[in-house]
Amino acid sequence: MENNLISASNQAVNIKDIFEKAKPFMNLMMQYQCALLEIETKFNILNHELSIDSDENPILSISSRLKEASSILEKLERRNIPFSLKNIENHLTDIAGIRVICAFIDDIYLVADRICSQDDIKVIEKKDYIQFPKDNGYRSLHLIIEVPVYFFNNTKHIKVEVQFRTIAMDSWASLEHKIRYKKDIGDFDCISQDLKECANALQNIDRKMQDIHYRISSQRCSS
Ligand code: 0O2
Repeated sequence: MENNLISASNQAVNIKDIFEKAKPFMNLMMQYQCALLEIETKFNILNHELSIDSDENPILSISSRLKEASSILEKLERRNIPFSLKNIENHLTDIAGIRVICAFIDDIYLVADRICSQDDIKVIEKKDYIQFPKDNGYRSLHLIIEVPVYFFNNTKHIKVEVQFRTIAMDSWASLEHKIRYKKDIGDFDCISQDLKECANALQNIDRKMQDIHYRISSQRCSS
């Protein structure tokens, strides 16, 4: 009985110890979470403001996620970077991620331009996989932006990865993501080829939808 009590209190000490050691990491994740809040608010404000002119919301949905600890470790290991908070901040740009789904391709560029031109936003990187799709058919506009976040004792400039997609781009990427890490599936090449064809078809649909939207909008303006 006494032994059990000693081992229970040892376990409690160990768990407390683990929490103490994890605190700096949890603090860093909290800061990334706050950066997500800042950027999400900016997109929500933009969406309200832009809807005044056109009576339509350019942004259909916004979702955000923090990278899981296991994925952070895996990414550092893959790049031969030792685990440290400094290395996470200096080398990983997608700890905080936001996905913005827009109705039309033009809306993506409009919203992206507006966010990049805000005074407190610094654009670190831009990858335009809409104009230049990846070989597998992946399309999306990626930005790495830095936003100041005001804490009690300091202000930190925190990086956030933003992915802009249309619904078509997003549904394709979600499906492709499912087979991305499953190279062992039997008809992998055939599925990749089919996915490529879907990507091309969806690209045409996005362009046609954009064109129809433009025609409707210009008729509304001239009437
Ligand atoms: P997850 O699980 O979605 O987070 P990076 O390693 O991110 O710094 P990379 O790959 O050059 O370097 O960056 P890029 O091209 O901007 O891609 C980053 C993210 O875009 C990926 O994150 C995916 O979310 C998405 N992405 C890029 N290419 C593809 C693709 O071909 N298919 C799909 N479905 N998504 C893609 P992660 O960390 O790879 O994955």
